[in-house]
Amino acid sequence: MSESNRLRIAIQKSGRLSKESQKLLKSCGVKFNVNEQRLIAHSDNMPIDLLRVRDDDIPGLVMDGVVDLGIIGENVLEEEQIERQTLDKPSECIKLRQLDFGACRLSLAVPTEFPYQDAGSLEGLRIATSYPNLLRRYMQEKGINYRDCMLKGSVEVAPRAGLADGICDLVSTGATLEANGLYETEVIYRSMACIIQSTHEQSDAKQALIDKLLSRINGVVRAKE
Ligand code: PRT
Ligand code: ZN
Repeated sequence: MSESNRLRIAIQKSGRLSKESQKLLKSCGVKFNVNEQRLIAHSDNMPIDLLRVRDDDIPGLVMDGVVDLGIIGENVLEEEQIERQTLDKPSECIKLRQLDFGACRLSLAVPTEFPYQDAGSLEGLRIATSYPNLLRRYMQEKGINYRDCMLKGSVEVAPRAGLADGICDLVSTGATLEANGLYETEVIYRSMACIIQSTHEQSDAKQALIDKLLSRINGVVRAKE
């Protein structure tokens, strides 16, 4: 990989975090134009390149030092960190700060007719999720055995399709659960977007730019509080 003097920041290409991530950087004075067809957007006024990728790829790109910073949901970061811990792989990144967008929660939900009392009601049952590591950690803490049903999408239709008894999925308004005849029973993780930095060695110039950007982000986020 070629070492660049420019700071590389990974943001979500398109999705729930992409507009807010761009807006945040623009309000910090980073000027750039995004071409929807292109992976990279170069800033005109600062030595910064934006890498526009799938959100799931961002923690790995930061931890492996391919990019210097990333903007990502804490849910995706935490899932990747547990995964790396399990595999005994280092997760070389630090969370610089939580941001003020991307709020959601990872919750357990079951069909409306399910006689749910507590998480123990799921003992031995199958749970569909895209977050197997966060789910496993929660269920282990509670001492509950369950069976996995790993789905990258359409998690909310799994019970009706007969694939699982319950789900563990992201919720914000709760409308998706309701539309699929499910109700939320436990919040297992609360998440916001956050900005993360690779702990791989940086040049002094890059670190100074990161410090400047972070201080501007602090200003922008505080001004809205
Ligand atoms: O293509 P790419 O892989 O980059 O995107 P993605 O489809 O994996 O992610 P995306 O854009 O859906 O979400 C990116 C991040 O936004 C998530 O990792 C969370 O940190 C955050 N976020 C905030 C949410 C939601 N709110 C959210 N409501 N991510 C997903 N949802 C989904 C949820 O999975 C469910 O399908 O929205 C539905 C529930 O919403 P409500 O309002 O009906 O409860
Ligand atoms: Zn994704």
